Amino acid sequence: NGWAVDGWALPDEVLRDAPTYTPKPSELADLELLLSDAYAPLTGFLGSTDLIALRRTGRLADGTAWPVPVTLEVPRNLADQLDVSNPLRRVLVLADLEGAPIAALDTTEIYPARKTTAGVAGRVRRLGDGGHGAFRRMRRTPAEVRETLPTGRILGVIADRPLHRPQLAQIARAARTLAAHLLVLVPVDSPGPDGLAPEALVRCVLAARDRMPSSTIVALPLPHHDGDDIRDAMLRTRVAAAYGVTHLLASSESMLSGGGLRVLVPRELAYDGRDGQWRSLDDIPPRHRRLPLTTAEIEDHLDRGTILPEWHTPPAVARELARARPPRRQRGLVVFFTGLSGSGKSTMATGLADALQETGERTITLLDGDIVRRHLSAGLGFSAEDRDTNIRRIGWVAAEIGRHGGVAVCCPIAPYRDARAAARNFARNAGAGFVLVHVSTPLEECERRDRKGLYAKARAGLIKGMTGIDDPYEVPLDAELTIDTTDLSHGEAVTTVLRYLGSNGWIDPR
Ligand code: PPS
Repeated sequence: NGWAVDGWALPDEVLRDAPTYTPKPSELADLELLLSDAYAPLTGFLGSTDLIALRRTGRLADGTAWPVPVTLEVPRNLADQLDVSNPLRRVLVLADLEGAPIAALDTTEIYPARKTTAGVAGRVRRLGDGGHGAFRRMRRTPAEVRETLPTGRILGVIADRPLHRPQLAQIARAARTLAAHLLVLVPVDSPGPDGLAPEALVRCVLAARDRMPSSTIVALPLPHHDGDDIRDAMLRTRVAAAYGVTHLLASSESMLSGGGLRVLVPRELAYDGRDGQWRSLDDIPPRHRRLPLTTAEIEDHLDRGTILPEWHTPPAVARELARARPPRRQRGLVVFFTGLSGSGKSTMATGLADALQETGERTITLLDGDIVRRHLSAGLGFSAEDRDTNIRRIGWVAAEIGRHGGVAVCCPIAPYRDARAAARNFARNAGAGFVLVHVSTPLEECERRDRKGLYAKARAGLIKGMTGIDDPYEVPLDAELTIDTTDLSHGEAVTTVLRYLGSNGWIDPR
């Protein structure tokens, strides 16, 4: 059969019998770029020979310059089901987060990765119709886009943040100087640096469209590879080149020219109060000069619900942004109490929930540790793994409540940092606020209270793995608020939290 030569006449039974795996989000982003040919000349996930060459020389084994390892890791036991020597048994079906098949991997190598995972390498081929999702029609392949671009120079912009007037002015200047057509690439694989959901970012960019020279706007994933910003910037340059960009407006210092493409570092612009134009900083006398708002200033406007000033942001963009990030008082919120058993977190959480219910500002859901364990986490115990699962479930549900504008009040022990960080991340990705309250009442006091008699049992060796006794509590380093209830009344403790939420704009000040 045609298998060995071009490798891609997949018999139905092979696909049916092949194991299926959903890669993690950054790998899925890599996969999409491989499938769309944005990573050309790469056609699949890299194997060990290329990875070694890449680490040593910054080039693949055949000498092609390539910035980042594009790899796929799967659980060992899954890799064990593949047989690279048998073309009919080496296919791995790759599925999206919903489990729908999107690609077939023709595995040509399995190499050791981490303790429980293996790296799998080989060509990928698209299965199905390319999937669904918001703004899918904007996810076009380089070939499709290049076909529609005019001849001549193409100015590329990677819009990982909404475009305000300073950026729009830089773009307009560069496009005019180069007499170039504009190609805007909007990364949509994960929330951008401003924490905006991908769809919200696309809406913000589209809202600026009538302020741009004639343009083509494309949505695409641009994955991050293990904190290597410089290499990621190089990869972005390559992807831009694949889409036909000849001149790329740098969005970070670390962007370098390469792959037949020039990177332009734009001049710093300021608003000239004399005539309302944006021009080079140095051409404006200081007293007429207004610098672009910083990210923190923009966030502050959004948090408070004040409209972004028109000199800085086109009203249509300001409206989209305000919709995507409503003022804190209306935004979803997760208040996450963590602390030892008996520290007072349940009491505080209940008191907080009651107080918020009374004001009727937003809908409130109390995810109390014990209640959660009866329903959402029924059947879980107190092993490290079960506690992790418990906290992730709570974090996920809380984030969904926040996504819909409600307040979730959670109060599990949540003894591990990683799980708490995951909960914070869920909330962030859902566009909700997250306030971690560490109820830091010391163990001696919790043990003295011993409402449930658990500490006594643990000391007597009747129960194992009690947090604080023979199971660790990792003290948070990122708590927004730390409260020791040893000498506080119930009312005082709740008031402390309410004051914090009020003075930070999450609820009406009190
Ligand atoms: S965790 O670690 O966040 O998943 O724990 P959580 O869901 O909050 O459950 C804590 C409550 O379970 C009771 N309990 C234990 N706690 C800690 N360690 C052990 N081994 C244990 N076994 C049972 C305990 O009553 C906790 O309730 P609170 O309200 O915190 O006192």
